[in-house]
Amino acid sequence: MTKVAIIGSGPCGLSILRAFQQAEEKGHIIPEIVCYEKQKDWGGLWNYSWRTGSDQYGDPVPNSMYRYLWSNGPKECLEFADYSFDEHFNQPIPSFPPREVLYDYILGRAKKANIKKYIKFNTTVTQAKYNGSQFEISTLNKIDNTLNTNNFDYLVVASGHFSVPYIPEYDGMKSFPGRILHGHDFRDAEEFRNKDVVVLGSSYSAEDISLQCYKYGAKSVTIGYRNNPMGFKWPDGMKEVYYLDRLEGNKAIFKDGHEQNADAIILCSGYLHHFPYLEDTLKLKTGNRLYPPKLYKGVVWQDNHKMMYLGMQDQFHTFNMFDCQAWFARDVIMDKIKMPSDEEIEKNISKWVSEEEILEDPIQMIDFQTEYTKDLHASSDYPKINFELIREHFKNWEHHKEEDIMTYRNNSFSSPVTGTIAPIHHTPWAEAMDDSMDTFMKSK
Ligand code: NA7
Repeated sequence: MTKVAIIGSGPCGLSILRAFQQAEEKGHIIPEIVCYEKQKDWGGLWNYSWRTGSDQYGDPVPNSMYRYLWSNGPKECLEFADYSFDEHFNQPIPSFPPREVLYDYILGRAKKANIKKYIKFNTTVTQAKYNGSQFEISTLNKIDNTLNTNNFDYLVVASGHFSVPYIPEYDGMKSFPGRILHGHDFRDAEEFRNKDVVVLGSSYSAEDISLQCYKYGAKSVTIGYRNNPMGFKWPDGMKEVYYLDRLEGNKAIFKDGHEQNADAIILCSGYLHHFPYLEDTLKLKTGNRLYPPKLYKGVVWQDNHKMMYLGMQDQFHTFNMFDCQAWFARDVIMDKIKMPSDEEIEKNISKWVSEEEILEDPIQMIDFQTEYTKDLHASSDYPKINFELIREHFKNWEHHKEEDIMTYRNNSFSSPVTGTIAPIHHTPWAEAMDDSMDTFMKSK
């Protein structure tokens, strides 16, 4: 029987486990599947941990999420086509839930599909090699320290790319008297109450961690961008300045001449696609972009069609795009989708990569990733979902952010699966200090 190894049980790993389970439910014979997960539980990044640095076994902590993290995009844009929010919660809920609520939703589908049985927890993949016909996967059980090597016909890498921080260095860091941390280790904005905070970066982490610090009472928040500013209308007490030059004592000096006293520097400088367990010929080498090269349909490794990557793109679309990828990967593995010739594959990848390279703004990027997701969706039996509505939602969401970065999360969107219109949350995001599921679910 065909054997498939899946690495990681975050949203992408769970998507492909669900894809196989759905095929089985429909009467197909599915391959033998093993999913390796180095954490003790499933959900990947959504599985919050207070830990930073190393875990109790000495391994790097993969978690990057923090307390009070609320979805930064409408939940309707990430809804599963086969498991709606209405089905999970039995009542309509607002469009921007906190982490715990989305985590509950992700796990709801996984529990319903009964896929936990495929996952080997506390098991780190230490090496993956291709021997010409099979993948040799070596693992370490972190609890009892046992080493194992097993052979598989297919390998699905779903180990994520927002877990290993990219940490730049600036002059003066060694002697800076305050705290320097990467967003990966940020856990609680309360720590920065009454502090002068400098945040470096201009993407989602910089935006959200800055807003968190402001919301929970930082004295000032100064964001240093490197290339393009985010350009939102920041509230009083927040500002965006050009590129950090150096630190002198506790002073941050920027290349535009701006100077700012700082108690803490938070590096929101992104993450590395880091696969230390993969041999070089199997390793995806890319920055965070919408169409990493060498992946046919954004999924199948160009140099070895028995290897798939899930969720390696920079993302507007998330869970339902991962699902479309997972359903596609499943059908390649189950031989329902035939791979085209090497020339066709090369042509297809080049087309998407070159189209991505000329995108100029978020609206064009949304269109690009929507077209990609729709293209994948058309190739499998992933259930019906309205990607045109999702496209429109993303564009409105961008406009809401431009209008007011403090209020964009108070808007309501409609479901691309059920049509349900989300109620407005009882407390505007800027005033909602309690992010627990209990408080969120109360109607008042
Ligand atoms: P991203 O989206 O990969 O962004 C990384 C940011 O880091 C980006 O703005 C970069 O600026 C910036 N960067 C990189 N190096 C530096 C240096 N040396 N100095 C200043 N700024 C730097 O990562 P995020 O953590 O923001 O988001 C990850 C995911 O989390 C995201 O998809 C959301 O779903 C949540 P650049 O544009 O290159 O100048």
